[in-house]
Amino acid sequence: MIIIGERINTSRKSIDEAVDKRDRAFLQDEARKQEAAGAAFIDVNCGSRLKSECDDFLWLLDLIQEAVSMPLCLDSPDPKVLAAGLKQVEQRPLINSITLEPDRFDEVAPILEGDVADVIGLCMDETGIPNTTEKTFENAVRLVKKLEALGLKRSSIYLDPLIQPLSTDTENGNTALASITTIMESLSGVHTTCGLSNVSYGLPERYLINRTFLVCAMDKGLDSAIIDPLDKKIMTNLLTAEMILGRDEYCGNFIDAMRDGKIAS
Ligand code: THG
Repeated sequence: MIIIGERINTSRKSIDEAVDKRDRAFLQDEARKQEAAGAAFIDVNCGSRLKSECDDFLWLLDLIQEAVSMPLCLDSPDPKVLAAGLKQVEQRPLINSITLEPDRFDEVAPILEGDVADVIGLCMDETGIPNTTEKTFENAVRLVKKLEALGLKRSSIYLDPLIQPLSTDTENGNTALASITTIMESLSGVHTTCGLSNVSYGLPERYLINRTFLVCAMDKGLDSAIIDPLDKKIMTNLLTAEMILGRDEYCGNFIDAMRDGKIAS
């Protein structure tokens, strides 16, 4: 699994406070811990800081790059922030995100020219987030066509099916799982990724629901996820599912994790 570490997000109180206080040591430690826990990318999101987002974002990118030597996932609703971030990163980043909404696509597209970054495509258009697998897949196909036309390889594209809460429609889990199945079967070479917190919105025991959904999605071919790699329980489910699904040669990762005390039984 390609783990995108989600902890550096100012929607989390501790991160927002650390950014306020300009607490470099705390934030660098957050980056180092996620690297050590196996993240492939570190997501950086300070979209909640409406007035200072761009300054805070660039400040964060610098201090994180000083702490770790791994690529970053530039996560902002603002294409200008994504463009400024891309100029500042030392390694090829993952741009989070582009959509089929005409304004957003056209503003983010120039940033991607020349195969300079990987990108997360949210499977939504100007009519919003789809509530059927058919519409999600139609959006996925359109996104891949348009991104390939910009010169991106399939392996640079991460499609996010945008899971909706089970509390508003109990079919939302099946819909997202079927979207992942269809995308991974029909658009060979692309990745799928997903944030997990939406699935459990409005329900008790959210973390249990999130990590169980993750296992279901991995069975359908999900090969990346935006998660907290320091959450021992979700990492346990992830490593165990990878082994069961034949994605852990000689069960080596599972056994190593067990030895390192990373498995919560
Ligand atoms: N898809 C894509 N990008 C995304 C998301 C997605 N980026 C943002 C988000 N969703 C994923 N990132 C986070 C980061 C932190 C938390 C959840 C998602 C988080 N949430 C706690 C909660 O909801 O209870 C807050 C607890 C706290 O304050 O610490 O930690 O779906 N492409």
